[in-house]
Amino acid sequence: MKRVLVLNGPNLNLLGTREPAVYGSTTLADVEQLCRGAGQRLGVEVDCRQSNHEGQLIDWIHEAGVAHRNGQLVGAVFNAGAYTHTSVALHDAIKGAELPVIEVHISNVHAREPFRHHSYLSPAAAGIVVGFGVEGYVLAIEGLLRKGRVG
Ligand code: CA2
Repeated sequence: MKRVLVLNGPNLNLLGTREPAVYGSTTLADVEQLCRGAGQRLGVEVDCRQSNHEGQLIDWIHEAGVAHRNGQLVGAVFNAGAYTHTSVALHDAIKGAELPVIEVHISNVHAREPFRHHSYLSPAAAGIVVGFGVEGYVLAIEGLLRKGRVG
């Protein structure tokens, strides 16, 4: 069975515990369950990982690039948290790995502070899902699979 990687970056382990007005009350464990459920419905295995460390995220993207080249992994759904707005290194990792990535943000970053309006990841992403709450992860998995089918 093909695999989809769901990657979450810094502070997303705090989901559901603080700032419910912005991010809702769903925990990261709930989000991962939601993603695995979507995977079951769509016929793919979903591998969920979270790290607060940029280098760890980069290593996982490189690893995912190899699995994608080998035909084992469709691609990744990636909420890079605040690294979205700072990390040239994550941009380069996605480009370098030639990995199809759907960038996800729970909140509508464009309706928030100006520093959240720019993403280093968007130019390297195959698609972007913004502002749909945690359901955005499911939309991103569906979008990734559709892109995989139609090229
Ligand atoms: O809206 C999103 O998904 C973000 O990627 C979330 C990031 C933020 O820096 C981006 O601008 C937009 C923050 C993730 C931290 O999540 C928390 C959740 C609960 C409590 C504190 C932080």
